[in-house]
Amino acid sequence: MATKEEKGSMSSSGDVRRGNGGELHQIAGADHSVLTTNQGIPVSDNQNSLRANSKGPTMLEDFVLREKITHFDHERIPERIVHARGTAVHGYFELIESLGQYTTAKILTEVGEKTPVFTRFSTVAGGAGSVDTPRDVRGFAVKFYTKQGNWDLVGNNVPVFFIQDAIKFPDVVHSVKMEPDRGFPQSASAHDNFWDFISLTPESMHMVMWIMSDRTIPRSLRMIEGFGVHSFRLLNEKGISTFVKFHWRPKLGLQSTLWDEAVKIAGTDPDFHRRDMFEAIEKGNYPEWELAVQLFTQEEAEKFPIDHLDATKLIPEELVPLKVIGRMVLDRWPDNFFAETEQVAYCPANIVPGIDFSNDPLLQGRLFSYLDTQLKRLGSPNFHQIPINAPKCPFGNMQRDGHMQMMQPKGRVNYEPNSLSPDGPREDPATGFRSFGAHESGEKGRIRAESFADHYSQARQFYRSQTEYEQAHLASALVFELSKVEHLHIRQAMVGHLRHIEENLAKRVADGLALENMPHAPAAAAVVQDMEPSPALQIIGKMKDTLQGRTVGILVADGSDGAAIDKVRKAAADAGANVKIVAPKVGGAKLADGSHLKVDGQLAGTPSVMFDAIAVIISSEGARLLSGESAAIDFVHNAFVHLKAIAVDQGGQELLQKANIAKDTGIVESSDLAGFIAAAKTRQWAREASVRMLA
Ligand code: HDD
Repeated sequence: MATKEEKGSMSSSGDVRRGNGGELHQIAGADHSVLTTNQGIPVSDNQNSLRANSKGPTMLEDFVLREKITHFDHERIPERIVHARGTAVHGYFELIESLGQYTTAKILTEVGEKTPVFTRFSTVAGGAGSVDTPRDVRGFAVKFYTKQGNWDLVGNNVPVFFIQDAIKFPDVVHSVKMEPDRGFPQSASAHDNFWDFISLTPESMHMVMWIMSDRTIPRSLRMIEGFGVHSFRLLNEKGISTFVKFHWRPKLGLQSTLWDEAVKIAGTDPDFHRRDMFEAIEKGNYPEWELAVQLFTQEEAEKFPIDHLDATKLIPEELVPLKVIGRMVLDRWPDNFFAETEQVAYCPANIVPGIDFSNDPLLQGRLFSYLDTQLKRLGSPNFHQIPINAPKCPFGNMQRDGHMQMMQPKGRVNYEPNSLSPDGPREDPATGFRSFGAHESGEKGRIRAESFADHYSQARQFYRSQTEYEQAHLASALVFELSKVEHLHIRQAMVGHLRHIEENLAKRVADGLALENMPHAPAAAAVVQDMEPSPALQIIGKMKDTLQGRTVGILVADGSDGAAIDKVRKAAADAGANVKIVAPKVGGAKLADGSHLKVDGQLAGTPSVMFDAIAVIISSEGARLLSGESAAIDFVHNAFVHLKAIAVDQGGQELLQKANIAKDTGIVESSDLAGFIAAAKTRQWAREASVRMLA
């Protein structure tokens, strides 16, 4: 069995790794002084290939060239079929409260223990090179390298899913990805195929409410929740089972963009979320989440108004409160994107003793799919040996050989039981993984439980739980998406479903689509219930009044007042914001007192969508100059229509007038520092009705 030292992990310089057999492998790293081929042969010339003469053909014998080009040609592996675009960070999980009463899993019982994690956030539909801010669910996958092996909690930032049974997964994914004949749209659900499938899949309606809410256009990956979605089981020493749902709650609170903002960010900075995370980690602003659980017994579950084994349903926090048991801090950016973020292989079937699966049919299908996809993507059953996937605890068994085998086990014994290797690995009934001894009976068949039949009640509950602003965004998102659908009958079918959810929502969307008649609602398989609204389902209710983790942009120009800039900068920084100065030229600005101000960005490349609040501190001369620059007009106009706080000096005020921006709450004099900071901590929701015709 490999010890921790023997197994080892790659050093940050990436140069040496100790294999399972104890031998050393050299791994090419940048810190070798001599450039070599992969065979270790020193290279004399990396600029010119071997040629017959100065103008002659290239020689086939040039192994340096051939090896280099061949390796390059093979550098890519298949991207993930879903969740291809992702950003991952190392960190740790620390248990705060023991669940020892419910489970034997050490990670959930050893208070104060810090377990290393690798967490990958992703969009679902787009390819690996797609933008960060489409309207899409965000994946939230955590690999815990526990003392008892790897535990993967592979969740999303939405607590429910589109479908109830894994057999429909290929269809829902095919429908949302680019249409197969034309190859577009990339990373967008706003097209016929998706809404055709959805309109024929009533079980998706609850998820539709979530994906049309602002949850799917987050401001930052540091400001999203995460959900394990399914019920899992915890098993204690006596084998008694308690159901559990896992929730991640961001310390920075929830925050989303507005749709118009997300669209503009996509053009300005396709890597907006990845860069935001990178910069936060670089600055030492480590994002943190609470891990909370909902615990309930089989008997309690039987009294719920929904079936907790149905992944299109959630258990409202008001019904089963959340219990915070730990925290996750992400504090180290990977050394190498491909080696870690691309090659990490999450799998819901990676589970540790003391945790077990439930009978959720979506989860059951997932237990097969992930290992299968990893074999295709990483190309070998030995992908668990890739350092990012390898457990950090001792591990060993009699599995051998295969493509890219990196371990060199010693000795003649490769089977178990055996008498020839008494020190070799053995099963351990006392500590090994055990499944819950569930009693199963009944008739085999392709059956959907009757308790899965209610597709609209929780969709209604979600819509009714939102603030009026969020309801308007949700209705407008539906209008936007369905307006991209060419087939009228699909638009009509969707509005028909909305009638079961909330007649008023259906009316708003029908008006927004200018439908001539209100479509009929399809037959519903179960009576739609009026469930108590749950404020925990809002985003606005979960926003934090804070500038922590947010960014303030200050627009300056030649002639700006340096003292005024400093005051705003200091006030914003003191409130926890990251402050960036923007000027027409990246080389800086010449201030009124003749001094030179260094800046962080050029105006044309750093629009206000990059910021949560802005200040415009320019002299009247600067205002005159900038009023002829559309990037400056857009800077203030977009900040205004994106409901952001704006601080202005006299010149800034003049620029607002050129942009036709009237006085409004949230627009304050730059000398009113307290007023600006208070306004900057939130969005000016009341402004929205004056800038946008929402459905
Ligand atoms: Fe999945 C990737 C989350 C249902 C099959 N899934 C994947 C990732 C996340 C999720 C976060 C990316 C992991 C990473 O960062 O590498 N998936 C979910 C959630 C689901 C869900 C929360 C429902 C509750 N998935 C689901 C079903 C199936 C799959 C029902 C198939 C039956 N998912 C996959 C996959 C992927 C994947 C094809 C693609 C890449 C990978 O696994 O590693 O196997």
